[in-house]
Amino acid sequence: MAIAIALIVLVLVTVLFHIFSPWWLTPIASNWGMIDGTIDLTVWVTGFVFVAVNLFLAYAIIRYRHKQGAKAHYEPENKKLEIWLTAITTIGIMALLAPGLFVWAKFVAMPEDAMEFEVVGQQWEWSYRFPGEDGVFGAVAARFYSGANPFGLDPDDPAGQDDRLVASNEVTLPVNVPLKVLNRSKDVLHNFAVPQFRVKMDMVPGMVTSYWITPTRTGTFDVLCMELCGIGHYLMRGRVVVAPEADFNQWLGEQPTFAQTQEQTTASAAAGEQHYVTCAACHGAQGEGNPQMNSPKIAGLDQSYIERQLHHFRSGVRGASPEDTFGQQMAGMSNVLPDDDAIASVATYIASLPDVPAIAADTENEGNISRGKKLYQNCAVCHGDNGQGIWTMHAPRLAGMSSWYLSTQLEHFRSGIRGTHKTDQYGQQMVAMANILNDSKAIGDVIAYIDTLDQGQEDSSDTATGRGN
Ligand code: HEC
Ligand code: HEC
Ligand SMILES: [Cu+2]
Repeated sequence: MAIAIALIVLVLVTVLFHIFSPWWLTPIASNWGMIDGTIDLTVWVTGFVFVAVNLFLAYAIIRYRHKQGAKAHYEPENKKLEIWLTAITTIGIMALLAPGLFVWAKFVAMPEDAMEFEVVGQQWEWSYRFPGEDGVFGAVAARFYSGANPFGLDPDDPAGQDDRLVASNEVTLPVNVPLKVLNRSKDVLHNFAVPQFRVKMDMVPGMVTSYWITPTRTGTFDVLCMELCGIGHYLMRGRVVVAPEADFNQWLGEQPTFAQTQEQTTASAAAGEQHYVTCAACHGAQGEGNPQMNSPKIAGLDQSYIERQLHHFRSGVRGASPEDTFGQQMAGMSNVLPDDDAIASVATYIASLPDVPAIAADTENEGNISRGKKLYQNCAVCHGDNGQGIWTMHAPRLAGMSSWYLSTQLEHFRSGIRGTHKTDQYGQQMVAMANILNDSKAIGDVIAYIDTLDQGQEDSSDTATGRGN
């Protein structure tokens, strides 16, 4: 009897929860209302079966409960009942599956006039490509990937020269224009999904998957990765801005073409050496760093990392927090570099400096190396097993760098002094990672382990092609 009552309560609570649930589908923003239709249908069919089966069970328990002297009637076969049950189940399953097939057929049948755009997934960021004036995408291949060519476009393919490249997690799309979405992954399975669009498809390395969609309402929507893709999966976020077509066209015109991204700058190490004179006062003549000036070793860093930090210091993405005394100093100094060329030049020069050992601070680090080693396993995915840095992850070298400085940076990431600016995509990843180190002892331990890493390893294949951004 108790079980029968529990079943009835279960059915009641479930139905009430469904009706009064605060969690509903986000308001739709695409043409795929049909997907909501199939979801509704699934809820109705499975919901009906759930209620019917559980109530029948409760009824049977009550109606046929044990009575003194009553003997159960044994009836192992009942053809008529079996035919009925099989027929009803078949109809139920068909009702569940068949509409999905119709929707799927529409979903992969591209309209003639659809505008193409490509989503590129990699651990753990998104980027986007549009075919440019000629409407044709240039060829891509894994062998062309490099920091300077992150989309892997074939430099000799004329169709690719005018492709518009969006090296950012945020993309703008036109409202009420059918779009053919081409999905590409550089490493593992990912899945580009905007909940309001209702549709998604896996991105599979080595192939291009596609579907189409018409955004039906303007606004800014979150992009999520819906395929578990490693330690940073939950950080793989982006934004889609759906805008009127004119705004979209203007935005697209501002994105660089592949040819523009490949233009040689006038940046040179020789010009950088001139600029570096100012920097040497704090970072040392060889970029070896100076703990007295709180200035870290910068020799041995990847050029693209140096460039990004200098841009960030100059634009207030890094070093703007009032609590970031040292960052503020550096932000002030970054202004001596007049333009992008100067930044590129000084970064080229610093990257060309010999890898002198960092100047150690007076304070001893007494961290627990073996605990640090365990903690570092999380870091190795991005910073490399030997702390050599991995350019595709945009994660800088840690081994052989100023450990007193690295330790402050971890504190800063953890307290949000660094890496919380909304455009600081990579800093944000590091904020999440620094929170793994949830006591200040943990920071000491992981730094103690990093101190033991072999600095001679930085030329491993991961960094050899090295110019990430
Ligand atoms: C007044 C001293 C001072 C001068 C001059 C200076 N810096 Fe810095 N720099 C710092 C300090 C302090 C930091 C560390 C900031 C922090 O703790 O967040 C820093 C950090 C950096 C970083 C970040 C390193 C990393 O691992 O993220 C780079 C790159 C850098 N400086 C380059 C330069 C360049 C290039 C110049 C010359 C244009 C320069 N600095 C001049 C004090 C200085
Ligand atoms: C998801 C990839 C990822 C993981 C995992 C990760 N990092 Fe980072 N880390 C980065 C990136 C990217 C940056 C550069 C941020 C920027 O551009 O400002 C960075 C920067 C840093 C810096 C600052 C270096 C400098 O020169 O200023 C330190 C220190 C650091 N990481 C330590 C760690 C430690 C310790 C762990 C493990 C607990 C870890 N990271 C895990 C991606 C990662
Ligand atoms: Cu992913």
